[in-house]
Amino acid sequence: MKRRNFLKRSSLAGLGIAMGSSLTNCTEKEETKKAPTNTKSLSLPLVIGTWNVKRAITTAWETLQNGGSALDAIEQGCMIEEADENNQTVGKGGLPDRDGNVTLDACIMDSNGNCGSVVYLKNITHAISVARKVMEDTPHVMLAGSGAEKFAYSIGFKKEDLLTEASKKAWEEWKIKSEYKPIINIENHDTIGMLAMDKDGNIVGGCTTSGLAYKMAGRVGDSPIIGSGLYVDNEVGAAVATGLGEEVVKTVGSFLIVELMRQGKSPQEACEEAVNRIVSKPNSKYKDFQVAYIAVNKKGETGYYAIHDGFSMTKYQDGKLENLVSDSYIKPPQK
Ligand code: SD4
Repeated sequence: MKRRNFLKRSSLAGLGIAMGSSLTNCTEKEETKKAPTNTKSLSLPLVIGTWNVKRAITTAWETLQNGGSALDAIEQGCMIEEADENNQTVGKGGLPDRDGNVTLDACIMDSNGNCGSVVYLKNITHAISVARKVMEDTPHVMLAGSGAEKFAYSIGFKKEDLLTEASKKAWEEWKIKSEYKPIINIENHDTIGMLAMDKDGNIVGGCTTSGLAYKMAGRVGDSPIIGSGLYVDNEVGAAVATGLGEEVVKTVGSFLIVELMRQGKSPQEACEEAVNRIVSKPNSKYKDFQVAYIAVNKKGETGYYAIHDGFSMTKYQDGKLENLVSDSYIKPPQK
């Protein structure tokens, strides 16, 4: 289903802020299964990711199976989406800001509580790999803009033009009206957030995005902000977000979920509570935007929840790859 058709169908289409653009593969969508709201504890390792990202999750899973670390699994998995030019919300081919610049945000966090992040990174496809290098090779957590880019070149990353013909065309079409209301993304592909647990139960997470399409120059979302877009506490669990970053940042969503799990909530309950925090704020415009979370706890239980219908989580556990349709605060219209 093409985005245009999707929009025609969607009662949300006219409403509000958009979450980038992506194409939905109908066949894949038809294959998705409605999952129970909570998943039971199963064996390790496991990998989960936001949206329908089977290829990325499979790559991460295989990395673990082949003896790679959870950190390698996360990096390799995220790199699949970053390199996919058809995915217009991550890495190469991402939709640009309103000035035509593709700027990437990414972060990674390991099971020792180390983390690395890049914000407003231009000209380099694999933002997740640069984030990993910030974590491993610098005394810092976060590098921004030209500093991040300069660091990446200094360690061998190559300069690339990230604006593909398709994204350039979409931007040029957008410029005609320049209306800053891209679309609530309730399709099956977007910013990738990924959590992996190795066979010993050690957790690593990553998140990578080109952020909101046609954002203001300089805008940074939640995805590279440790605690908002991603948080890992190896004693407790981990969470990662997708959706309108501003709302995630305002509630420090991923950290909140981990802390709720620490207090005894299941990953599912914690994701629901974090969404509730957003929708229950005074004058919340939650009908106009999407936010979704996925989470895992130390027992290998997973949870996922969104404001709007249409979100899904991809999971590889127990040798089984599944795309699981998420429950949502706003229920889908009854057919
Ligand atoms: C952002 N959270 O930059 C990202 C975008 C996203 O689904 O996740 N879109 O706000």
